[in-house]
Amino acid sequence: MTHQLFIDGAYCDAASGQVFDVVDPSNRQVFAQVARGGAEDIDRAVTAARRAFDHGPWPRMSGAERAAVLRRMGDTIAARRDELARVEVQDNGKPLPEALWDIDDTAGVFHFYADLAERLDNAAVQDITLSVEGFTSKAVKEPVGVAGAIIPWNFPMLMASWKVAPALAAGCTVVLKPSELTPLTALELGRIAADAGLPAGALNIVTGFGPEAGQPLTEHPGVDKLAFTGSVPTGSRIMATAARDIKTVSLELGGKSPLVVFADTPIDEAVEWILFGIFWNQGEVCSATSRVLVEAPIYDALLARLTEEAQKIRIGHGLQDGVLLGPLVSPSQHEKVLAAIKRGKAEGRLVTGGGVPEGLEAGCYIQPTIFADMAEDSWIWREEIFGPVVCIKPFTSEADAIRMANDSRFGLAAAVMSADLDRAERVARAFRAGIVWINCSQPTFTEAPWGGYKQSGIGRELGEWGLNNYLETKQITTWDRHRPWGWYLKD
Ligand code: TXE
Repeated sequence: MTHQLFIDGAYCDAASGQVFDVVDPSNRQVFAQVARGGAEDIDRAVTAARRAFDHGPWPRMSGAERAAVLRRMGDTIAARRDELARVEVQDNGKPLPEALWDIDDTAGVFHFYADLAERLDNAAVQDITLSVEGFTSKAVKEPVGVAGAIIPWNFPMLMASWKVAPALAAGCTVVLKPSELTPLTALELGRIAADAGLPAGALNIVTGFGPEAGQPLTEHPGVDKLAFTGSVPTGSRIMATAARDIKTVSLELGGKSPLVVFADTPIDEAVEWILFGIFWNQGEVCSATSRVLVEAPIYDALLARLTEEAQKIRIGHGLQDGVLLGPLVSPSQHEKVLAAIKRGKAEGRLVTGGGVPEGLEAGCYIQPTIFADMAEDSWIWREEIFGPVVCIKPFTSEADAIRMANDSRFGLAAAVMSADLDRAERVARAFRAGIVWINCSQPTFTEAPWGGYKQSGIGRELGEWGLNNYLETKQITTWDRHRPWGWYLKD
């Protein structure tokens, strides 16, 4: 099946007429083809988005009117959850229950931003108290303009919603560039939006590769704001390109997030959240807790139990019952993670896993993998692997745990487990990271801010922070003409 681009309210071929293959990672077989968008398609999409913003109804509608469209989009996504989740399984590899979770969250994100769009009708204007008499002033929030959104492959439809829903809620128009590895569910958003009554040009979707479609989007002078989730090198390139035109950017990049377990934590509880923190979604999660620090008295017992449970994880096709670990997203990600494991074997002790499970060689599968005894300056301890690979280390004091946790160029997420909530809170405050979990790891809520410190990014998505990404603030100040002024004209 061949899927087209979505530009100015209609599906169309790429200007070049070219397509590219979409591969099912469970068997490495091509199962769909998608239009290979390039600079010309990006230009058409940005032109449509620009026209829709400058002259179209979308930014001029009330928040309540925009909310009605967003709500209908959320309703359609919810109604099509099973079908969309199955596409996600084939495209990305993730187990069906996780794909269903993604689609439910996607619908929830559209509903949440529908509510915020409605509230914007009253919240968009804020009176300002001035210290000088004779003037009144107010701050008005307005949509930033045309937003270019570039997203990764680990949560294909959900990542689209994190950018598209708040941008549309704010009154922006959007050009979305999905990942070339998982373009299918994001492309469906075009049909869903058109059916919900979104005006033509308000959402455009151009599939294609980073250098061919992503780069022209970041360079296009018609784009006012760029929102990106992906790797640090690509984020850095996007930021440098955006600097040329002083475009606003928000970036959500990688991580090597620590999970600190104090000895007063029940071992089963810790094991449950460590497993979830690193093996959920095949470890292809920007906030995955891939570095685990365990207080020395329980280190050996915890590692033994963790190893036993990791070995029990059912690996297989995402549609099989009981599977908790599907294939990685693509042959290239599979190779990348296997290469990282090879490097890890030279730097630390491979406790379990590290290979391709027997009988599953046709797909991009990797066993749940645990490394121990690596040095603090080792590559495997410091770099993002983005696969089912966790590194574990003991610590002897709270100060030491905090020091090791923060000793990273990343600062996306961190977690702490302890029965002593005062201590947990103290450690949570000491982490240099944008997302901190206490006594759990990974649960993500549409209402709460999401984003990183340090090289993990700039800005926050989700919640009201996500909406603010797509709003400009304008000051409107009025002089009371009955008051004296006369700086130049004295009489
Ligand atoms: O990422 P890229 P890739 C990490 C993870 C993974 C590695 C590489 O470690 O192994 O990055 O993955 C588009 N201008 N993360 O290669 O390149 C690209 O088409 C504009 C962490 O998939 O960052 C895709 O749509 N756009 C991460 C998007 O950028 C460009 C999630 C992401 O691709 C571009 C994914 C360019 N020059 C990977 N080059 C997370 N933080 O969640 C590429 N793209």
